[in-house]
Amino acid sequence: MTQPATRPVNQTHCPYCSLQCGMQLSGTGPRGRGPLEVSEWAEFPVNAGAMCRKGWTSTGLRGHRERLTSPLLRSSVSGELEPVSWEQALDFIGSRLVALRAAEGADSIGVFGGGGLTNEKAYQLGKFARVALGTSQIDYNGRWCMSSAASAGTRAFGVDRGLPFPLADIEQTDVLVLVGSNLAETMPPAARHLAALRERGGKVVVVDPRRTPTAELADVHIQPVPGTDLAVAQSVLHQVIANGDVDSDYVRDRTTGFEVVRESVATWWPERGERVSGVAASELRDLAALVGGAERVIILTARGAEQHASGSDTVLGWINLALALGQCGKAYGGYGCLTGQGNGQGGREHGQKADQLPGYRMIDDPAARAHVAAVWGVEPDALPGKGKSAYELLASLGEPDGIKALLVFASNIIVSAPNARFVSERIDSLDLLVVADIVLSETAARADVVLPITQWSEETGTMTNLEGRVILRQRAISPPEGVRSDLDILGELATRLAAPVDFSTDPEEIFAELGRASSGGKADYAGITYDRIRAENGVFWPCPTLDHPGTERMFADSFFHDDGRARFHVVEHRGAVEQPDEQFPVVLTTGRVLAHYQSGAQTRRIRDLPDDGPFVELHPMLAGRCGVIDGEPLRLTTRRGSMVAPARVVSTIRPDTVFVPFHWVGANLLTNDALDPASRMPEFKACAVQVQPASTRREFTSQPPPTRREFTPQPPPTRREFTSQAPGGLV
Ligand SMILES: Nc1nc2c(c(=O)[nH]1)N[C@H]1C(S)=C(S)[C@@H](COP(=O)(O)OP(=O)(O)OC[C@H]3O[C@@H](n4cnc5c(=O)[nH]c(N)nc54)[C@H](O)[C@@H]3O)O[C@H]1N2
Ligand SMILES: Nc1nc2c(c(=O)[nH]1)N[C@H]1C(S)=C(S)[C@@H](COP(=O)(O)OP(=O)(O)OC[C@H]3O[C@@H](n4cnc5c(=O)[nH]c(N)nc54)[C@H](O)[C@@H]3O)O[C@H]1N2
Ligand code: SF4
Ligand SMILES: [Mo]
Repeated sequence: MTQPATRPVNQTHCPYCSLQCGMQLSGTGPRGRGPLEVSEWAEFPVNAGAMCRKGWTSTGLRGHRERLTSPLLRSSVSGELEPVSWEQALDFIGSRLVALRAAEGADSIGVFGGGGLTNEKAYQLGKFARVALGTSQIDYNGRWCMSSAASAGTRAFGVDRGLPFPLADIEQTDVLVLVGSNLAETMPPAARHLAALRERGGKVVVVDPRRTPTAELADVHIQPVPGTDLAVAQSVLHQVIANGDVDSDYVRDRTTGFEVVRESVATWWPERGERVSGVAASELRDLAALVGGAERVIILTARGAEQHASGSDTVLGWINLALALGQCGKAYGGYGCLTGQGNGQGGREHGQKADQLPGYRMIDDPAARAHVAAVWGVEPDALPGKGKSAYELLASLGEPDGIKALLVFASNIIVSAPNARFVSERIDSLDLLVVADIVLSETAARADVVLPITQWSEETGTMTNLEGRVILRQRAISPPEGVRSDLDILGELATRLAAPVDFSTDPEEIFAELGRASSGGKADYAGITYDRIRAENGVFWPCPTLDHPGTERMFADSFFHDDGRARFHVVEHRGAVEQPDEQFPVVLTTGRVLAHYQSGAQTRRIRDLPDDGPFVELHPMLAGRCGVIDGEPLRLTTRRGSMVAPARVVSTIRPDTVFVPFHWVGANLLTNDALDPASRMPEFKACAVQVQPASTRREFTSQPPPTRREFTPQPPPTRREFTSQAPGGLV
C-alpha cells in the first residue's frame, strides 16, 4: 500500500547512487511546501546513517525555481517551448505516435530509459514499448554503466547480480582488490568498510591511473595506463599459476575451462604486463603473491575497468583470477561489480534492455516470451524481438530506416552519451523528441514535448541496490501541483495508443505484476512484497516465494549455469581502440567527482553543492611539456571534438594521462564511441587527445573545422559525414 501522502517524518532513500542510503525526511507542511530536512536513518544497514554531501543536500530541488511544473510543447510559430495543459501535451504525443506507427511501422519509435528509474517504472517502460507501442527499439543508459560486467557475469556465473554478497562482507575479507573504482568519491559511506578491513589486518589494493581519495585509503596502489587492466589481470594470473597458488580442488569441482586459460596466460610474464600496462613487473609479482597467499580475496570492478571497448573481456580476466584462487562462492571471497546508478541493478533486470524481458529473461528465448506474454495478456508472437543497444539506437536516429520519434525517461543523453556532438546531431534529426524530466536538462531543452514529473521523495517505488537488495523508496511528501509520475504518463499514452491491455499506474500493483512476470526467471522477485521490504530492511533476490528468505549470498553451492559450474574464459588483451600517436599523444580518461551526479542535471542545480564547472587534471611533467599552467584554461582536442577548461595540475595522475569529469557538457565531445562487441559498452575511459594551452584557441575557432580526414591519413573508421563540422561549439 502506498504511504500516506504526507507524514511529519518518513524513512526513504537517496535519489542518487546505487548505495541507496536510507534517510529520513522531516519538516514538510501539509501541502509539502515547508522546509524539508534530511536526517539520519541509522537502522538502515547499508549506510547506517552515513551519507555523502549529495544525499544531505538532495532535497534542494524541492521548490527550486527551475523545477518543471507544466508540460511544455514546442510552438510551431515561435520555435520555443511553451506551457500547455497535460491533455494537450499527451494528445499531441499520442496522435503523432499513432500516425508515425501507421506510416513507418512501430520500430520507427524508440524508447530510452534509465537506471535511475524504479523497478516499477523500468518494468512498465519495457512493457509499454513492447505492448503499447509494439517497438523492439528500447534500451537505456545502463548500457553505458555496468553492461560489461553484466555480460561477463552472465557468461562466467550464469547470472548477473553486481555484488553476490552484502557490501559489508568486504570488511571480512583478507585482500580487497578494487579495479577502477573510486568509491571514496562515488559511494563515500562504503569507504568505512575499507578502514574496518584494514583495522582487522586486511589489505586494500586499488588499481587506478590516478591516486584518488580511494587509493589514499589503500595499502597498495597500482597505476596502469588506462585501458590496460586486462594485461594486469593476465600477468597476475600468470604469476599466481607460476607460484603454485591455484586452488586446484576448487577449479576441478566447481569450474570448467581452466586448462585453456592457463595456456593462454603462459606468455603473460610480468615483464610483458609491465610493457603493456606501465606497472612495474615487481608490483605485478607482489600483487600475485598477496592474492595468492591470502585465504580470502574479493575482487571488485567498477567503471574504470569496464567502460572500454574491451570491458567485458577485462572483467572476464579478473573473474578468471578470482576463480583460479577458488574465491567465488566462498564466504567473504569472490568477484563483484560495484553497480552505479540508484537502480542500476533492478533497472537491468525487468525489461528496459534491448534484448531482455522481466526477471532477467532473454527476449529471444521462446519459453521466456511465452511466460511474460501470458502475464501481460498478449500472444507471444505479438512481442517484438531484440532491439539496438543504447548507442546504436541513438546513432540510428533520423536515418531512413531508423527511429523518427524518441521517448526519453531518466537520461540526459546530450551530456552523457559518448561522441556527444554526433549524438546531438542525430537527436536534432528526429521528427519527435519527448523527454520526461524534473528539470529542463540539456536533452529536455531540445525536445518537442517536455513532461514534468514527480521526483523520488514524491512517489513510491522499489529500487534494487548494488547488493541485489530490493528496497522501498517511499513517498514522503506530496508533489508540487502540475507534475505527474512516469507511471501516469505511460498509462495515459497507452490509452491513446489503444494498447491491447491495461497499464496500471499504482506502483504496488505494478510490483506484484512484476513479481509474476519475473517468477521463475533469474532475477526472481515473486516472493517480495512492499510489506516484506518494510519489515526486513530490504529483500535480496532471487526470492521465489513468500516464505523464501531471499538470497543474501550467492554461489555457495552452485553457479547458475545448467551444470552448476562457473566458466573460465580465454580473453586476450586488446588495449584502447584509439592509441596515442604523434598528433594525439596523450590518453584521456573521464569519470566523476564527489559533489556531482552523472550529467549533473540534478546536482548542478542544487545551491549547496559547489559548481566550478569542468576541469582537466594533468601531471606537472605533462603540463610543463605542453606549456600549460595550473588554473589557466587549456584545450583538449580529439578526433571528435574539442573543449576548453581550466588545468588542475596534480602529481597524483600518470604523466601520460589526463582526466576530465563528465558532469558538464564537454568531456563527451571528446570521447570515443567504439563499442565492446559483447556488451556494446562505449569506450568512455580511454581515447587519444592533444593538450594545448587555450591561448591557441583562436587557431581552432577561426579556421575551417578539422575533419577526421585531416587528422588521420587513412579513411576514418566510421561516419565521416557526421563529424565534418566545427570542433567544439563548447568553450
Ligand atoms: N559522486 C558521484 N558518485 C556517483 C556517480 C556520480 O556521478 N557522482 N555516479 C554513480 C554511477 S552511475 C556510477 S556508474 C558509479 C561509478 O563509480 P566509479 O567507477 O568509482 O567512478 P568513475 O569516476 O567513473 O571511475 C572510477 C575510476 O576509474 C579510474 N579509471 C579511468 N580509466 C581507468 C582504467 O582504464 N583502468 C582503471 N583501473 N581505472 C581507470 C578513474 O581514474 C576513476 O578514479 O558512481 C556512482 N556514484
Ligand atoms: N565520459 C563519460 N561519460 C559517461 C560516463 C563516464 O564515466 N564518462 N558514465 C556513464 C554512466 S556509468 C552513466 S550511468 C551515464 C549516466 O548519464 P545520464 O543517463 O545522463 O544520467 P543522469 O544524469 O542521472 O540523467 C538522469 C536524467 O533523468 C532525470 N531523472 C531523474 N530521475 C528521474 C525519473 O525517475 N524519471 C524521469 N523521467 N527522469 C528522471 C534527471 O533529472 C536527469 O536529467 O553516463 C555515462 N556517461
Ligand atoms: S549519493 Fe550515494 S552515497 Fe551519497 S547519500 Fe546518496 S546513496 Fe548515499
Ligand atoms: Mo553509471
